[in-house]
Amino acid sequence: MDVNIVVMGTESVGKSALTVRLLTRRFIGEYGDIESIYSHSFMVDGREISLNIWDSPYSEDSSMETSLFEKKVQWADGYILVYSICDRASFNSVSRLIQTIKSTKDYLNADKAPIVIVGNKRDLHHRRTVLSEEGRLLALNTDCHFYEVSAAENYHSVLMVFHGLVDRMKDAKLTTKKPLGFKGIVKSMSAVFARRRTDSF
Ligand SMILES: Nc1nc2c(ncn2[C@@H]2O[C@H](COP(=O)(O)OP(=O)(O)OP(=O)(O)O)[C@@H](O)[C@H]2O)c(=O)[nH]1
Ligand SMILES: [Mg+2]
Repeated sequence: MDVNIVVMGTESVGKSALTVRLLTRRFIGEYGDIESIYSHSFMVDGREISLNIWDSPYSEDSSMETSLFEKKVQWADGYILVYSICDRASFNSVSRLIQTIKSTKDYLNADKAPIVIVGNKRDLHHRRTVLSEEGRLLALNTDCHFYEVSAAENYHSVLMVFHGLVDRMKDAKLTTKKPLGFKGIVKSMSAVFARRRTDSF
């Protein structure tokens, strides 16, 4: 199985730290502005899973309104949405990301959308501004998985994030909407016209 994963979230939440932790098992502290798609594989239930992981620095160019953002969303089969438990604004942006991904990808079964929410920097609990319960509740309300981790302190929990996503993707792969055939297009056009007619009354 070959899958594309994109790591998203606002500035300095630890997207690169999580990615590099998975790839090298190490935390190196500073990551700079690297934009890269990394390859990584591991075995799950005797099958090799090859991951392509797209990590990019947050910038206005990767904010939700741009075509680069749309390209990333389309490219990916699975999403790791990262916030920092010390940064409320980063947490708020995760729920907007979820809505945008779900509406862009148009999943048949949105409750199986291959999205994992990650609250990072768990080691900085003295500076926490987002409670674990808030993360858990967001995941519950949006049908995503949730993990709280520390890329700085723990390799295993980071590994669980990626494994958890791959597990979820196995289900979701079967439920992405197929492109509309001719009949489908006619059907949706008539739905649009029907709506227009009722709107005008
Ligand atoms: N204490 C602590 N610091 C972390 C953790 N993860 C990342 N950091 C630090 O947070 C800063 C930002 O980490 P990055 O991985 O570069 O964040 P990013 O999301 O890739 O940021 P951009 O690429 O600029 O969007 C760095 O100084 C990291 O050392 C963590 O789990 N705990
Ligand atoms: Mg980065």
